[in-house]
Amino acid sequence: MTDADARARTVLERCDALAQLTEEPGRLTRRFATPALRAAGERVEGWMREAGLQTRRDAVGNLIGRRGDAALLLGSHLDTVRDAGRYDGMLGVLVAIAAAERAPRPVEVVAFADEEGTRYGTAYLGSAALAGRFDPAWLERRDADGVAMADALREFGGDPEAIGSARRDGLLAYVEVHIEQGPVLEDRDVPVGVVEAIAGQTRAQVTFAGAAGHAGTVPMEMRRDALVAAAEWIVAVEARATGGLVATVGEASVAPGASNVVPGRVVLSLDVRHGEDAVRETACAELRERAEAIGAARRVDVVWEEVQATPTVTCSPDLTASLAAAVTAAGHPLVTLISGAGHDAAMMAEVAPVAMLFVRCAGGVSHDPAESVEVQDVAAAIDVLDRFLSTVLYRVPIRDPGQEGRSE
Ligand code: HGY
Ligand code: MN
Ligand code: MN
Repeated sequence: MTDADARARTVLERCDALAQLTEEPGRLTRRFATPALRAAGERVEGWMREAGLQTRRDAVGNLIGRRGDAALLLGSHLDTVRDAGRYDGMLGVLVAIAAAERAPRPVEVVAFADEEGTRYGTAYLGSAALAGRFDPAWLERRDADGVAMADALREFGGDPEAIGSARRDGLLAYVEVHIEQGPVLEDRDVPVGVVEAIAGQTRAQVTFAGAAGHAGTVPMEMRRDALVAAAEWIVAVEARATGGLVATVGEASVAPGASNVVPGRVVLSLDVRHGEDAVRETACAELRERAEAIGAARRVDVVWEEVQATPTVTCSPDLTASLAAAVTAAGHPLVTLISGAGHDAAMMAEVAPVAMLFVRCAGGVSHDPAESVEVQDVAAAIDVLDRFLSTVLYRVPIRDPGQEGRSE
């Protein structure tokens, strides 16, 4: 067993341990600013300290570990979707800690407090704070239980009034390891791949407001059924998703929600993605028009709220070339790809050059408990990251010579 194999085994054991820290017994759900996220952060903080990192939390709840005056940041996220897999986010954080422990010069590791947006609908809360892109209006958003983000963050130990202090300038690079969440690496039979760009995404909330009524007495021609209008639009969303564009309605709430009541109000989520921003924006405009046309025909009011739009991001050619060289030096064929999934690197690109290394995952399955990786592929990622750091870090000027990192 190689050194990287042993470290990969530890990373997977730790993913298993974190998978037990959930809000929902029997499945993995760990949302922003919840006790489950705090428990996961405490475990990760212990592993950071074992790796020789000094730890702290910033105002939005991100966990940060650093050794010396680091200008290169590694990381990923600790929050999850509902009924999640155990590697989306967590693998990147734990591989980063494994690499930071051996890095020839100081690096910093961040475990972001929210990337998925599961609790408040807005993705990248953690990295948006570091990138100076946190919108204070998000603090007023309420979760399904009516808890405002600001209150949840305060309860979590964060400081909603000080989120501006989390901004990080002067970073020379942000590098993220993440499972691919797609089938390309498995199809090409390679353990790792280098990301060239991350597709942009638009998230919206679409409300259909009609009239509730008695299911037995309101004649069909007199109904303003919000759910039928929403259903017609959902089919139109699917029909519009062509030419590489993907569009998803993942959440639906129906009110009042009784079998013998005509639905009066439906709230849907919308997630639209494409590698070209203009294509995504045009599709969103057309889908909004279509919702309003369906609403008008059915005498149902439609309210469209764009929750968040993030542009397509190109990874740093310089960093990506160094990552590609490390993949080749490690003896693997080089596969480059575009990420359809969003990542914190997309937000961090606002303040630093970014690069991403993908790890093969079985069947490309993600956002599902069946998510899985092979230990040898994780070992390959650790080996590549070690090689990458040993070249790139020597290009990073040490601002404090006394902080020279440990030698190998
Ligand atoms: O939704 C995404 O693309 C990512 O998994 N947050
Ligand atoms: Mn995810
Ligand atoms: Mn992720």
